[in-house]
Amino acid sequence: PAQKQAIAEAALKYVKPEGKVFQYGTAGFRMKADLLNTVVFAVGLLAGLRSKKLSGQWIGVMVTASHNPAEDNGVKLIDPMGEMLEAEWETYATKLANAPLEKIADVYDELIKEIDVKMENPARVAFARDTRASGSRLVGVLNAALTATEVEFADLKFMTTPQLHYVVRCKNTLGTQYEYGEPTEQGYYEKLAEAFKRVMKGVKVKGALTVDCANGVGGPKLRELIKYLPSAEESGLDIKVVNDDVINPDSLNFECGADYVKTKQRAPPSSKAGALDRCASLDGDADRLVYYYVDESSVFRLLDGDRIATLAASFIGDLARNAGIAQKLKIGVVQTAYANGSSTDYIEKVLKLPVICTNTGVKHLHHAALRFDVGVYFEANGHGTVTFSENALKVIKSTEPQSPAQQRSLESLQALVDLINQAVGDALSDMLLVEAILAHKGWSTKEWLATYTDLPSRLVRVEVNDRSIFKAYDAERKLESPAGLQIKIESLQSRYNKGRSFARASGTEDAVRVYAEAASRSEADDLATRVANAVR
Ligand code: 16G
Ligand code: ZN
Repeated sequence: PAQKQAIAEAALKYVKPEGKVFQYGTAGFRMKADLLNTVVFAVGLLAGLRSKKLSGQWIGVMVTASHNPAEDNGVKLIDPMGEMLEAEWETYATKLANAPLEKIADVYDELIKEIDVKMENPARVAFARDTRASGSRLVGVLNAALTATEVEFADLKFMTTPQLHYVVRCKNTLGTQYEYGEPTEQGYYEKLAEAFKRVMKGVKVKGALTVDCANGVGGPKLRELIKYLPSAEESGLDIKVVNDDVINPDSLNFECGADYVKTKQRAPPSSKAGALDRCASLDGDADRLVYYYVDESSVFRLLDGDRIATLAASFIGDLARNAGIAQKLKIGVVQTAYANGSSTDYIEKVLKLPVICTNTGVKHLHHAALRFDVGVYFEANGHGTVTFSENALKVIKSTEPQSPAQQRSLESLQALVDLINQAVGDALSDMLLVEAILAHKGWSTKEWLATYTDLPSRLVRVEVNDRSIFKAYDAERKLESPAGLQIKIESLQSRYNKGRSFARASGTEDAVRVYAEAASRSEADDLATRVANAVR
């Protein structure tokens, strides 16, 4: 009762935006920052319950809106192993966020009964935020909710989203056989840098890498990471940090960053990179990474998540073979419908690895990746990572090398396990992975791009009256409703050489997205236009 009172009193400080319905979506809650106070308050309450339900394990709360414009913000929960919040709890979050403020303490009580939370359990929550100006206010709200419910908390200040995922996983595995690392930002840098050094044994990176940090939290964090990495003379890794202005709040994600580069298919206008210079872009919270360069004929060349997935899968596949453990490891790749058809072909036919296609959204890919011993998953937009099963870790650790070459491969695999952030896609970790693989293969971005040729593709955003009628199945590659639309799409795509198209309701915007690819640019554009018209 005292706690109920405390919640009710704390809640009264905020005003719930009228007529707004909140939904915990693929990226948590995300909207204009002004509207978020009561949502963050609700998330704070729920984080405490989630921790109690899991016997006091640490739960993470990240305040970020990733690649969205500076005036937006968002909040999402992180489960104990650094994974996305369990799906069932998304509905609890939605319920609590939509409760009228004067009833929020009652809804909280109802949830305790519904979820069967043992309130005598301890509760622990770790939170962090990106560099948005609204972040400090929202963290204040979070603090109020955690204080009202007497939750133990750790305010980790500014962090990239993957850093918080890492710390949460570390905190919950500390002292167990699954210990993941030191649960601090410094521990994160030390772990990555140490693993990078081991992976780089005997090889050197060629040529500088320019990293566009989207003017977000990734900028200062990358500068920090660099302090721990071997010097450019030692490893060849020479990182030039650009777009790392976190002082001017409006510059965040503005004409730069991974989302800009991927959707506009061009380098940030501010880029001073010359022909063939290797470039990379992070997004606003540093969980996405894309590479690119401009070739000798000034053509922009993008190396997106599909490319990173194929690069990683090919490297890990080679290492497993060279280490003599390929038969013992089930290696696979997880993609979404947005993966370029050529990448899927390359993985299946050249790398001879199985591919699973899942719904859009990291949690779906991550979940599917766990079905493999080594699961490589990436969305085309640059979010992804590699997961290693317990069996994989055991095989990698316990195999007795029969030759120096086998030993080197086993050591490299061991180092990759530590270099890769297995909790979640992590742009900084992925960047070190790509640099290390290119160094091992002796490849420039040009050779990387030459592994296969992307089919020209087009993405169209279609405004519709009601996107909820667009119901997809088969990993969002087909529509079961509205009736008849799927047949139309199939008949359209069959008219184009290598034509493939699908439409799905966006999970983050009020729109339907149409994707089309075909053998030529004009065919892909044409197919996309026709399918978009069929959707309208
Ligand atoms: C969210 C997802 C991202 C996905 C995107 C699709 C997470 C952490 N983020 O940002 O993975 O690609 O939504 O957006 O899962 P859409 O549904 O609007 O196309
Ligand atoms: Zn992001």
